[in-house]
Amino acid sequence: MEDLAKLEQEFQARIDRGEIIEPKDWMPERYRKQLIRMISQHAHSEVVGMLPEGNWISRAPSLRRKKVLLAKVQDEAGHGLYLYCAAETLGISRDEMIDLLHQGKAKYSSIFNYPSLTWADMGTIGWFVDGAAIVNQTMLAKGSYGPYARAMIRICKEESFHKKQGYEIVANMAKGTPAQRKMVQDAVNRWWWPSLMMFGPPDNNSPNSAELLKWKVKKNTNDELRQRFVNMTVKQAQAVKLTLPDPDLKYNEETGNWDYGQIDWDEFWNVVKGNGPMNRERMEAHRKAHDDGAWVREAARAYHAKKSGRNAA
Ligand code: FAQ
Repeated sequence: MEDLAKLEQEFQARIDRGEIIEPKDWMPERYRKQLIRMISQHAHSEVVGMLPEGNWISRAPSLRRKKVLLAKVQDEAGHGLYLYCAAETLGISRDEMIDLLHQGKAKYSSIFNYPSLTWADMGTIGWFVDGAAIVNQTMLAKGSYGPYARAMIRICKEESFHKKQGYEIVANMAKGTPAQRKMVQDAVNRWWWPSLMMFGPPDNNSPNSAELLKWKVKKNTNDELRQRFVNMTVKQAQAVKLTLPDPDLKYNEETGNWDYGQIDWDEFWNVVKGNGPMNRERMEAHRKAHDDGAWVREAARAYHAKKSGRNAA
């Protein structure tokens, strides 16, 4: 027992000195569990996050837009892969993580449970959702667990291209015909509040934050990052003359922040619990893709077994 307390103390001292923890280093069981929870949730989000945009690949308005969207959606698959690999360094397999998702025991981001109704949603998702992801992930790139932090560096570079392609769509539509302007304003109105919810519950109701901050997995709180996102996005909306759907949005001279209105946390928890507009459909699509891919996994396993048998012989 004393040994454990000593190990924990040394671990915390390493964290406090800003050292990076690597897979074979000693770590508290709770640190390992928290990271598996968070990284696997992040990986599932990247993969489920392909669905709202994948929906529009066949309906992109030009070949250029189709190529860009295709590349973006493929990038999200890649992010999922890096993140599953990062989580595997903590002693869990990808199969187990996917089982936990299918059993409803692992989560994925609430944002992907909303429908993508028009082409303007492709612009708005890039602008808001990837924009929010960048704010969150540039912080995570400085986190204490090496494999996760390193994965974040490449992911952030790609997300920044994603955000730019989204903002470009939005900016073009915003200076387009009245119908295009109306369409993009409608998308902004629908995605704004769910994007603020992506940062997680408020600090006074965030059970994991204290531990994650102590271990420098997270370096900022949910509310701090949400505020950073609001401050950044207000100016971008003004630049393309779109309005954000919040009558309480107001610049606060004292704090230098944009104060915003009340977030509907009942809606957030309802979506997190599986009752959002698209939860069922997203999980069905994920299960079907997983089942349809069973033969690939079997073939890969058979190939691996045959190859390792040959090497052993
Ligand atoms: N959705 O105690 P906290 C992307 C859960 S990637 C669903 O505050 P924590 C790229 C939380 O898990 C987007 N559940 O939790 C892309 C916990 O439940 P649990 C994903 C949520 O960990 C763009 C409970 O509520 N990014 O978008 C959400 O300290 C376009 C209490 O919460 C990441 O996953 C939510 N929004 O802070 C892809 C980043 N928020 O697990 C495709 C990594 C909270 O105890 C297209 N994760 N919950 O049962 C994080 O930074 C953190 O985990 C937070 C939550 C900030 C999400």
